[in-house]
Amino acid sequence: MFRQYRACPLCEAICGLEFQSQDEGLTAIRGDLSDPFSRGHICPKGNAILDLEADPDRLHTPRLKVNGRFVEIGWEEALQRAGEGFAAVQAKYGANAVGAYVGNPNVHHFGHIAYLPQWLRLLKTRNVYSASSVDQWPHQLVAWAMYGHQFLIPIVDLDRCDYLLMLGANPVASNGSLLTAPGIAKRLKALTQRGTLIVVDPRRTETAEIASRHLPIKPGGDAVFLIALLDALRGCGPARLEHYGGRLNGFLQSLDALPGFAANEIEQRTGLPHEDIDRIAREIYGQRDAAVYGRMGVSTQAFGTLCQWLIQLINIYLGQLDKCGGVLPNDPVMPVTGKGTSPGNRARWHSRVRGLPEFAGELPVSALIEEIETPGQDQVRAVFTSAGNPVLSTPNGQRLDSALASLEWMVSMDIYINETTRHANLILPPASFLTQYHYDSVFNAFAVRRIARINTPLREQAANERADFQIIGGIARAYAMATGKAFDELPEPRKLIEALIRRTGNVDFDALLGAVHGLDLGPLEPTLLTRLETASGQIECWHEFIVQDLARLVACEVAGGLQLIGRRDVRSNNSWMHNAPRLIKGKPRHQLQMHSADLAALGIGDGARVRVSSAVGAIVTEVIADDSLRRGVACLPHGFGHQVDGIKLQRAQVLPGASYNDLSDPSDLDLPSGNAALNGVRITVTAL
Ligand SMILES: Nc1nc2c(c(=O)[nH]1)N[C@H]1C(S)=C(S)[C@@H](COP(=O)(O)OP(=O)(O)OC[C@H]3O[C@@H](n4cnc5c(=O)[nH]c(N)nc54)[C@H](O)[C@@H]3O)O[C@H]1N2
Ligand SMILES: Nc1nc2c(c(=O)[nH]1)N[C@H]1C(S)=C(S)[C@@H](COP(=O)(O)OP(=O)(O)OC[C@H]3O[C@@H](n4cnc5c(=O)[nH]c(N)nc54)[C@H](O)[C@@H]3O)O[C@H]1N2
Ligand code: SF4
Ligand SMILES: [Mo]
Repeated sequence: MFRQYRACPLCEAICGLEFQSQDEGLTAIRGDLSDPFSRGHICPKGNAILDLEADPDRLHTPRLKVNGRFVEIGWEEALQRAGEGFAAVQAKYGANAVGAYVGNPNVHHFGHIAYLPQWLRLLKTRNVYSASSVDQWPHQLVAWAMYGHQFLIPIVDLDRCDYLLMLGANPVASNGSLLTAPGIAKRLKALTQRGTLIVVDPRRTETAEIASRHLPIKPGGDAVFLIALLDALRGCGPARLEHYGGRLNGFLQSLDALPGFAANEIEQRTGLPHEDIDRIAREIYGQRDAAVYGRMGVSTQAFGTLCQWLIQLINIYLGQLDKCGGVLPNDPVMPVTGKGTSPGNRARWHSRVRGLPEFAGELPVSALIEEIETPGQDQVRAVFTSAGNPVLSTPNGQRLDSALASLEWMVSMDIYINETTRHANLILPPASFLTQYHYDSVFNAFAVRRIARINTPLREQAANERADFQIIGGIARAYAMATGKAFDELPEPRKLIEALIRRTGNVDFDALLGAVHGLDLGPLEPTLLTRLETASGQIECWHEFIVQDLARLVACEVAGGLQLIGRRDVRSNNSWMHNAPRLIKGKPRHQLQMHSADLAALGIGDGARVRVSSAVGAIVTEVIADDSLRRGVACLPHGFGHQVDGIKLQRAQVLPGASYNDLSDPSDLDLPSGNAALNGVRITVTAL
């Protein structure tokens, strides 16, 4: 038996794993006890890499659709056709007729994330979309606006703060997000032992269970909650601004712009007693090391940008921004900010049909359906997807499904024939990550310590396989040939990683390469004030486009009826790991949850089959009573709904469960960013 070590690419925790092999191949996976950061942590998904590697449905060679059926073809022909197909569509209809959608796993593979931008720039289309606009756009937008770079995102100093106010995140199930901290449940338990963890969530989640206190907020009530908290803080004492040495613009002006809400209105909108908010204000103001953190639940809702902005203002008020024990951006070995990176920008162009502003070179994916469906100049007629499943992961997936079926050309770089890729003319599956060099350029930048690791291949790529970066390079080369555009191929990952790291001088490259368990370079240090990339060199708090949204908040009607929110389970990974036997065994996890009193009021029995409908669609599923929810809130995981024709996922296909995103509405947006408001969907539930 021999052992090799690599980081897990399945979530942001990037745990170090030990891969045990015999002559016949991989036999077991364990948490790597010698990883200085993850210290042996592993979750069920890490083990399920064994299933992914052995999955008979996984593709290894290209598939071309001929007369509605996929047939295997060779790599040369496939890459040639892919590039030429996009060139042909652009020759006929113009550059913007090609759209691209980049999904979540791209950030987990250096061969995707480092090579895609060059290919997308070559396409020169305005129709670039990604999973970021159903996820963390508000974070990036606020970081760009306030600190001058979309990735200057302050990270909670998790192991050193003594008071954490957490909104809309469930790291015990998700393992943390924009908060890379392997074994996060342990870290949170340690925090509750030395201090206080408050969880604000409509559901008493797994994280709320281990928290010091849980506040069951109404979905979408967070912006008002945060405004009330800021107001209460002003009553506690002055803002601790001396910490910022005068590098703060528009802070008091921003505070003065906040609307006042009467106590009864705050209670009505948040569903929380005003005293709870006052108590948190007093407690957090009195703490030396404290932080406010908000994730998915407060980003993918109608006021995501306001929430993220208010969270920054609170951390600033408390003097906790860019301070050990508070929140501070990581300064990773491979920089994601500074020279040669893209800081972000906004509204340089707008989507054709709805006029939604661009952010960081992309349009909100909620606009994709209409850009494909609406005839006219610049209509999207071809799509490239890379590691994405927007049919299950973006609003009104069912309608997107039909829109994709109408395209003239579609190429998917993906390892499965699934709900999205079944529409492709060509599927190009990359070789296993275990055969590739990898550096976590993204998640090291969001980690709660300064860490670095070069992941080396555990085995060789087979002769009939192609790596992600080779596929992207191959399409780009064929496209450049067909269009006469210039294309200089980037060096392979091993060389590119070396070049990017040696250039910075941040760490001895050879020592890093030799550190098979990764390097821990210590805790976070304050660097934000010296890294600001705003034009003024100051923290810029006041932004017209954000402040304007306060009027929308004030005018917003208090939601009545049932509201739908999402959930994650430790055994899930968005929409794509339901073919792994290790993960789908045991109890079903797809059901709609509702409070037993809400079920009783509707006369629906626990376990009944129900029809759930929203403004855009309807699904049928089973409902189960769950009193961890606040009343008026129903909860459904996303990523289910695999019973469709033409996919090849033998185990997922027979799983019950419908898609959340057949209910979510592309017109429900966080307006400043264009991020999808996936949570808080108004629904009605009826027994079948
Ligand atoms: N209702 C609702 N919707 C949501 C969310 C929610 O909470 N609620 N969450 C949102 C969030 S946070 C995200 S990030 C998005 C995710 O949205 P997507 O990224 O669109 O969806 P995934 O389910 O992550 O799909 C990943 C795809 O990558 C493929 N894949 C896996 N590994 C590889 C690989 O190594 N290489 C390649 N080329 N392909 C690979 C899989 O087969 C699958 O097709 O979903 C969003 N949608
Ligand atoms: N096991 C597992 N782990 C994952 C993933 C997975 O699919 N499965 N996906 C990965 C990805 S891509 C991401 S982005 C991260 C996300 O990681 P997290 O940000 O931790 O996301 P969730 O677990 O969806 O937690 C969001 C919480 O917000 C709550 N919520 C919903 N609406 C509101 C609201 O209006 N206000 C408040 N305060 N709360 C609300 C929900 O009840 C839920 O508990 O997880 C990653 N890790
Ligand atoms: S928590 Fe699980 S999925 Fe996430 S990196 Fe660790 S082993 Fe992988
Ligand atoms: Mo995500």
